[in-house]
Amino acid sequence: MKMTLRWFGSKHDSVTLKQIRQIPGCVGVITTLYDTKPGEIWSTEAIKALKEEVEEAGLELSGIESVNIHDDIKIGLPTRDKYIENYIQTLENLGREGIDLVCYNFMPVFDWTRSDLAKVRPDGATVLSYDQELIDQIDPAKMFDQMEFSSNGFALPGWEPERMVRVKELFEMYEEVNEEKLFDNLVYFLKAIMPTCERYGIKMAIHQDDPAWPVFGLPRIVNTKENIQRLLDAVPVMNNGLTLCTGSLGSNPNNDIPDMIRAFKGRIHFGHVRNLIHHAPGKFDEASHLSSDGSLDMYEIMKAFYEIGIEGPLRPDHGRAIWDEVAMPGYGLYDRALGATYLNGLWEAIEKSSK
Ligand code: DNO
Repeated sequence: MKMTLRWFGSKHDSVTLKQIRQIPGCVGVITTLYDTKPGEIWSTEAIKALKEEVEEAGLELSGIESVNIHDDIKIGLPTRDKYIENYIQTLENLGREGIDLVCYNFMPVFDWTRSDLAKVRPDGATVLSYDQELIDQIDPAKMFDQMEFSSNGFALPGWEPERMVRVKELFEMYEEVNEEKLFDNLVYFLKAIMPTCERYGIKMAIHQDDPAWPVFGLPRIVNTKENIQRLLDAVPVMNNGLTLCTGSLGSNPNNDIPDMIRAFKGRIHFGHVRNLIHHAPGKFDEASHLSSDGSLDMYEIMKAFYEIGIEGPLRPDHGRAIWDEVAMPGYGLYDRALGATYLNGLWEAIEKSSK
């Protein structure tokens, strides 16, 4: 296991590489080229520059989150082959620079969704929260304004403005895409890119749907043990793997996360680890990483990761906003650093008691 932190690049992040390096046990960052759009080819020069910047700070570039997928691929339009070619070219350029982990998602239109980015908890910390009843009252076309309103002026990952001006058009484009079609389009994409991934040893790690059910009537297909297994079986090579996200899966209390981690042994290439508090079906708040602060048993989760012998990176996921830090919601330094330290502590205890 490698402890890492997500970093949004020197231009976009309030957190610096120097700060990340000072988190005990944190060896690398997970990042991306934030100024590229889905479908664009990443240049070798830009990849090299990013890698050098990270390495000069004494950290490793442990993986990319994300190389986003163009909507034409998800929808299955005739133009998808051109965008798949571009994706393959990007993978080759990454592979040649020794980058072997790519996180991505296959959620239509919206990436992760929340109804509140700064819900105040009793101790004054603020957290991201989700309430299906509130989401049902929101016009999807206004969702971007809602998210931007409370994002402290930061562009949120997956909520890039240029994408959001097309929301209405995108909804129309997805009209004919049901779950089966979306699944077929994902498998088509994976089969096309796998030879390149195998050649360069690149592990594709799909992120689960967040929350783990369809939102705004859009299909979602990566959110249960069964549908994830089906995806792994449809393209049965190691390089078709997962970013196991405990917070996304954990939004549905029926998902037994330690059981899923064990079941997907060998196919989990990256882990996002965080906790949340369930209030009712479809209603949850994010929490600090500590088991006692939320509904997930983080000890059991880390134990399962330990037992499957995970080799890739783990990262603390969304943190609370604490100690008056002004940062991108979910991605401040302080609470994620606490999270990393706590997860490292669990890991050390599990490791020592297993010998
Ligand atoms: C949210 C993140 C997601 C994730 C993508 C992966 O905080 O976990 O935006 O990066 O779904 O492609």
